[in-house]
Amino acid sequence: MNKYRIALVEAVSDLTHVYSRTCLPRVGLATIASVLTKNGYTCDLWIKPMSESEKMNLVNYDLVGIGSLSSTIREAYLLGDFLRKKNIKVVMGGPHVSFMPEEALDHCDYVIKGEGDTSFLELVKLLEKGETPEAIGGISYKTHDNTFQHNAVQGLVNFSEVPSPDFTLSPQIDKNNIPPIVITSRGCPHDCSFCSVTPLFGRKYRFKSHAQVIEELRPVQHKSVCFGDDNFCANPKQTKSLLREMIKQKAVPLRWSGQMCVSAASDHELLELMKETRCRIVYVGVESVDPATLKKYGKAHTVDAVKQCVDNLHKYNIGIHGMFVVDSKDSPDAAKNIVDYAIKTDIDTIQVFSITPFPGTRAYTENKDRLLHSQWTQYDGMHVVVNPEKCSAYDMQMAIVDQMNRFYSMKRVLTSYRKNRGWRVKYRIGGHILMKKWVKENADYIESLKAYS
Ligand code: B12
Ligand code: SF4
Repeated sequence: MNKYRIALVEAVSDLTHVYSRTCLPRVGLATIASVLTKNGYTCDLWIKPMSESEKMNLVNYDLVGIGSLSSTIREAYLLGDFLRKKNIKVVMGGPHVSFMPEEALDHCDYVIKGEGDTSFLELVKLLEKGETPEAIGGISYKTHDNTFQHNAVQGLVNFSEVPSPDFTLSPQIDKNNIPPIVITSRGCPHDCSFCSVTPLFGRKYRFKSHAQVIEELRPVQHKSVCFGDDNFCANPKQTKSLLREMIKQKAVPLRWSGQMCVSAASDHELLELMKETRCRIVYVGVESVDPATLKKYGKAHTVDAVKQCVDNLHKYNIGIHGMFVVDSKDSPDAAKNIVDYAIKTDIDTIQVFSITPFPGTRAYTENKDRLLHSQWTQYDGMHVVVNPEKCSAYDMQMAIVDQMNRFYSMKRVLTSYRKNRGWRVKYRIGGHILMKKWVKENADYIESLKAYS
């Protein structure tokens, strides 16, 4: 019997958001593609926008798997509808459909909830034999009588046995120019209320071996590498050991960035190793400068620790991108307080998001009754999608836009040069342009918020 031919497609949206200029993919589909090819399947991967003819060609596969976020789910559903009309079996997975399987099953045949690394392979094997997937953990589908069958997720995968993502399986990627994203761990020991990571991957912090990480670094070592871990330094001992190994094996990239939490920046030995391995900037979930909001979000740090974090990072010539979230309980002053704080402490770049209740998170349960709509395209952090308690949605949106514009004003761009962090002038110009573009593109959305009192 010939084995199934499989296509894996990441749904892509062309809307402007903080990371529009970053062309980094998520690694989930490339990892599943790697598992499938190691098991003898032909698998092609699509991680960038597809041309119409490429889309038409998908009908030549036996099975198409589609990955998405909440903000790209519309594109995923449109593709699923198109393929199902052509009698192609469609499987969906990722952080949105894992928690909205019934919504997704209107547009696909199967949803794989949580980690798909091994369950997708299990499903493919059963479908090939013409069997139904009752016994597969983490799968949802409609039975013959059109009722939903939801199988519970059965534990976490053994991350150290998961193969490395293989981006070379994508015809859209030049084999000598693969995306410089490397993920060394999975899960996060924290449990912030607005984050999908722990509902999806659990709180157990799991690692790849140093050898596997170094093997993944080799082909992208000459580039600016992004460590796409949710929390690259959640276990500082492990991170330090990895960074030492990178130095020992001469696997230090041109420069790197990654996400870390505030508390890790108090470890000077870690910061020294980060500097030595050419860390340029870290993305830090500061979230708020109001102790009550920090507590509500479940953050482990205090406001005082943030100042120390910024100073320590700068002492080692490492930049900081501060990630902030204004809550539905906050007044519009919260956005101003955040930007005042960011300016005072000299944070290099920032994003001020509005609380975005992603399905599966505590924030979703808490704000369910205050959602303005469920147009998922707008669930990207930039759009106000929750009715705030102390002001109108429009006022909140405008407060955030005004404060982002203040932070990225041309005057501040022109005075942003710092010795050893000269790059930040360019980053802030990027922020300035992005805000102008975003406001223009979203004029109708902003106007529509006036309808909610
Ligand atoms: C690195 C990263 C980025 C990078 C690059 C990747 C990218 N383009 O998204 C950048 C900085 C660009 C980014 C931007 C954004 N991100 Co981001 N990002 C991540 C992060 C930290 C890692 C992504 C990753 O590779 N994960 C590891 C792989 C293995 O996971 P995975 O791809 O989801 O795949 C696994 C499963 O989901 C499942 N699966 C996934 N797809 C499929 C498909 C099929 C068919 C099957 C069977 C299974 C399956 O199986 C995979 C293997 O186990 C995740 C958090 C996380 N841990 O996932 C957030 C995350 C994906 N981002 C998130 C968000 C919201 C965004 C932004 C909208 C805004 C923001 N918060 O900054 C933008 C928009 C990006 C866009 N439109 O492309 C949310 C998504 C929540 C949601 N419900 O939509 C996440 C989950 C973080 C969070 N706060 O909860 N992001
Ligand atoms: S520390 Fe970061 S990755 Fe971990 S739960 Fe909080 S927001 Fe998510």
